[in-house]
Amino acid sequence: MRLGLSEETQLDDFTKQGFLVIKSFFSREECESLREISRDHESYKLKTFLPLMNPHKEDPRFLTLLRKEKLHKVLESFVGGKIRGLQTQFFYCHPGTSGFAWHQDNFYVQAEPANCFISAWLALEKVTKENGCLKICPKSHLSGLFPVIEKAINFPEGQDPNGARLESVFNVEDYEVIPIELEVGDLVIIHSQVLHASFDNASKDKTRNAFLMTFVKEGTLYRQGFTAKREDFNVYQ
Ligand SMILES: O=C(O)CCC(=O)C(=O)O
Repeated sequence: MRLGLSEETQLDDFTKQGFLVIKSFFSREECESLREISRDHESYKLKTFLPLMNPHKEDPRFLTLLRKEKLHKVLESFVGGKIRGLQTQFFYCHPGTSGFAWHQDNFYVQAEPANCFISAWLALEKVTKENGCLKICPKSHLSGLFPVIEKAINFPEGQDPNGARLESVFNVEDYEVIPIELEVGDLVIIHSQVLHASFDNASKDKTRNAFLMTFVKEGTLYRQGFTAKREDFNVYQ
């Protein structure tokens, strides 16, 4: 596939840093529409505000953005071929929600090769350190996979328990840590082996709605997972 100049720069940045922020990738309307859909779900109605795991399986409206050609173009260029959807996750992240511990997505997914598994994290609201933005260690995707320990947290507030509890063991001083503060519609593309985490939502009154979409290159082998039950799916229709 031939890439335009700015696309080549994006790919180069992603390859070197292990992540890339693309400003205003989706419109405010597209983001608002996902937030509206999320309000039809139990987590919202019952006010647990727990993240929705793979909401596309019961509500295909969550597939709308995964089917956008502009997203395919970027991801295809990063993985070097056609893609398949793998997982989705909707985060309500109400005030008080615990952040994710440091982790590398591919520790769990075990995609082979690692650069054929990629995530796209979409800010549906303004995200800052205060309301729980992501933080990333650039270039850490070049360090291989780190072991993981289980932290003694029983019931993380409003969060996927594994996300808050399972933590990569590495020396954070060896890396730069960048908070990824974003506006509505900004998209972060995340390499499967880059170390990342999120801040707690320490704000009093700001939610941090976000939508995570993960993809594999067609033909990639990965771990389905006993609880995650990963199943790749077509995004081209
Ligand atoms: O949105 C978050 O708080 C973290 C999500 C994340 O890092 C992940 O699902 O891999």
